[in-house]
Parts: sequence; C-alpha cells; structure tokens
Amino acid sequence: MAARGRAVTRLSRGTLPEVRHDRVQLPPPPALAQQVGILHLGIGAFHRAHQAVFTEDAALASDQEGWGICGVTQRSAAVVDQLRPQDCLYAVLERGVGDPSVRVVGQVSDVLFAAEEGPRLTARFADPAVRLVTLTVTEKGYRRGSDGGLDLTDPVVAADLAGGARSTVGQLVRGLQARRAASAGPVSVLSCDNLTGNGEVLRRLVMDFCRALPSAEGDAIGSWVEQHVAFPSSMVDRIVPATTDADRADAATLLGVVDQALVVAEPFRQWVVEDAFAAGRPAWERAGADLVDDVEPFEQLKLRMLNGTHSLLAYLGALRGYETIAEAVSDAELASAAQRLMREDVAPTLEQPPGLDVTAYGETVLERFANPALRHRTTQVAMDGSQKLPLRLLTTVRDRLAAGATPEWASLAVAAWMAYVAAGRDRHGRQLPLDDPLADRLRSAVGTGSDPVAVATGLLGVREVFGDDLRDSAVFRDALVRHLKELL
Ligand code: CS2
Repeated sequence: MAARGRAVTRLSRGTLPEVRHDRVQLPPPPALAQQVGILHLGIGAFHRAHQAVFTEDAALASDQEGWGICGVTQRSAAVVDQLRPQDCLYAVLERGVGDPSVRVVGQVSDVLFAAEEGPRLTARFADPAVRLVTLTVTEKGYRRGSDGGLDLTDPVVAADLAGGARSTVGQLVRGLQARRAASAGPVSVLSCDNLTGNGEVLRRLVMDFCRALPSAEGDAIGSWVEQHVAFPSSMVDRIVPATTDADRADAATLLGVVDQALVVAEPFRQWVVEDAFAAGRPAWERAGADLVDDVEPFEQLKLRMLNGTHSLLAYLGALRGYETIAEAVSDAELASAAQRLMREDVAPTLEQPPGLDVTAYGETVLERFANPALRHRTTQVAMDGSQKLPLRLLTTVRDRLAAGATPEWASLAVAAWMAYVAAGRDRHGRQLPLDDPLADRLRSAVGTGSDPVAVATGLLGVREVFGDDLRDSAVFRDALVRHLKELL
C-alpha cells in the first residue's frame, strides 16, 4: 500500500518493530493474552476502546494471564477482515486537548464471525478456560418487547427458539447449553450496554428464552443458568466516535504502520462494575475501574445526565445543521438547554451516587462534549432513537411527571427527536438519515410531518417507545406540541 509516496506496512505482531517506539505505547508480550478467558459478543469500536483497554491494563498491573479476549462479530465480517491479518492488534487514537496520542492494544487474541463460524463460537462457550462472556450489542441487540421482556414475536428470536442462534439472547442460551453439556462450569455474563439494570435485564431475557423452549429442554437449561451463571450489572462510559479515513491517516503517521482496525476515543474512560462474578474476573480495579455492590445510582446518573443530554444535543444540533456534538454544544442556546435539562429535570430525579457530585458531573459531561478533536457526528448519536429515548429520557420524564412537575427540557429533547423524524431535513434543507429499527413505523406515524399536533399524537402512539402512560399524559403532550411548534 502506498501513502504519501512511501510503502506502508500493516500493523501486526511481526511488524511491531517498525512501530515508532518512541511515541507509541506498545502491547505487552503475547503470552499475557494468549489464553482466552473472555468471550465478547459485539466486538465493535466501543469494546476495543473500553473493556479491552481496562482488561489489558489490569493484566499488566497484576501480571495476570488467562484473560485474553475472543471477539465475536454478529453482523458483518468486516471486523474480522480488519483484525485477523493484524493478529488482532489495533491502536486506540486518543483525541483530547493537545496532540493526539496512540497505543497499540494486544488483549484481543482471537476474533470470529458468528454467522459463519458457529462451531468455533460453541467451542468457546464450552471451554472451561472461558469464565466470562461480555456484551456490547447496543440497545436494539436485546430485542425487548414493550413490557421489557424478550420480544417473542421478533422473527429472529422465533427462529432461534426453533434451533437457531442469530439473536444475542439465542446465541447466549445456545452457548450456555453447550457449556452445560460439556460440564465446563460456572460463568458470568456481563452486559456493557447503556441499559438501566443491564445485568437484571439480561438475566430476564435469558430466562424468557429458556421458558419459551420446549419444556424439558427449557427447564434443564433454565435451572442450570440459575445455579451456574451470574449476571452482574455495569456502567460503561467513553465517547467513541466512528473511525474516519482522516483518523486512519493521522494514526498511520503516528504509528509508522497502517492500522485497518483503528479506534478513536476521548481520553476519559469510566467503568463501574457490580462485583458479583461466578468464576472470577480480571483485576479491573488495578486499571481504574470501580468494583461496587450497587451500580444502579451510577447507571441512572450516566444514562440520564450524559446520554440524555447527548441525545438532546444530537437532535437539536442536527436540525440546526451542526455536523458534530462539539459544534452543537458551542451554540449558546443549545448549551443552555443542555445545562437546564441536567439541572432542572434530571438532577431532581437522581439518587446521589456515593462520592459523586451531580452538578460537577454535569459540568464534566459538557466539557467532554465540547472536545472538538473528536468530531463525534450528531447523526451518529441520533441513530436508534426509538431504542435509546425510553432509557435515557423517558425515565426522567416519568419521574418528573410523577412528582407533579413539567419536564420542560426533557420534553424539548423528545420533541427534537420527533422533529428530526418528521422533518427529515436540517434547516439548510440537507437530508437527515433516519437510522432506526422502527424507521418505517416512525415515518408513517408522523403523517405529512408538518402539523405539530399530528406529529406528537402519531409518535406518542408508538407503544414500544412511550407505553400507554406517556401517550395518555396531557401535560407531556402539551409540552411536546409547544416545542414542536417552534421546531417544525
Ligand atoms: C451516545 C453514546 O451514541 C450514543 O447514543 O450517547 O454512545 C455515548 O457516547 C456513550 O454512552 C458514552 O459513554
């Protein structure tokens, strides 16, 4: 491959000597991560920039072998093509204030494409050395119905119940069945997605799947899961925008070699994990993670303050024609809306997490959003609104309504999502992508998209998003219509 007129080698174990040792943090020797102890479902950019980094730092700090990661990609073989030729090495390009920095991570030691390598996946589940299954499959990957349980009407789930293993929960249960058959021992399943009570949620989905199997089969695996599988909760935080060609070019200059599996991230990272594992865990506390008894206050704080505000800025920002979150938050009106959402709507609903100041947390969030070097696109955060809003904004709306208050700013955020769906264009007439598993339903719910009352009523009728309670709340509807009149 040629770049800037010179031959450029691709990153791999064999080419590590060509990496610029003076300015790049190199991975530990391969022995540290050779033995796979973690099976990770959903090896996208987020996992590589977050849990893999914590795990490598923990292994290094405690000189602990046996927690190498086997990454599973669910939907596309592209990740395998990026990682396999590089011996699963990749770099994390950190963009903060000042010059970017780069490190090469070696904690991932295997990667597989679930759709084409089913037997290898099963073998990993059945391997006693694997003691932890971690997940980043995004909100929609859980395939929950409107009651929060597994959506048994989902065709992929139905196919999995008939013997397949394509959905995340189907894959998990089929894998756990193989583990049981192999007597491979207890295991922990750790969700690292932005869901409230993600451990409990996942346990419920797994049990729902077991119960929907033919009864003898379902009983057998269901009671095995109850006895042998732990589902700790965790709160994950690091802003990881989609990698661009410009990022890859910058990283190549810093590294001296080309990395096709590069990920980009902000310097900040946080991981709060419920310390309730069935078969051990890496010494993540040695890498700066917080191992606690109860994750819930941290999850609420993060989802409502950070993710809720992120969505507000994404929809309002995209409508105003801003390409990035940093541009959106540099607009004084939007920054003020973000602040007021956190202060006036979210903060009163929060339980104070131990050792954390909610106001200071909010300020840090806005500083992180203002990082111009990240170039996190508004339309990326705007994706999958139907899946994200209930968790990050509608929880706040419900709590405020129950307290007899009008959630003005949370309603503005929801109205901005509605306007984004209904208008489909920013104020310069440029098209806004509607990337959402419910896209067709949402489009038909908004009608012509220009009448605020019709837009609010149509979208409030999407039960998976709003339930019956919010559809029927006059206070919420009035607030939405008021904001939509401005926005549309
Ligand atoms: C963002 C999150 O895309 C989104 O919905 O709000 O991915 C956010 O960047 C992370 O949760 C930060 O930890």
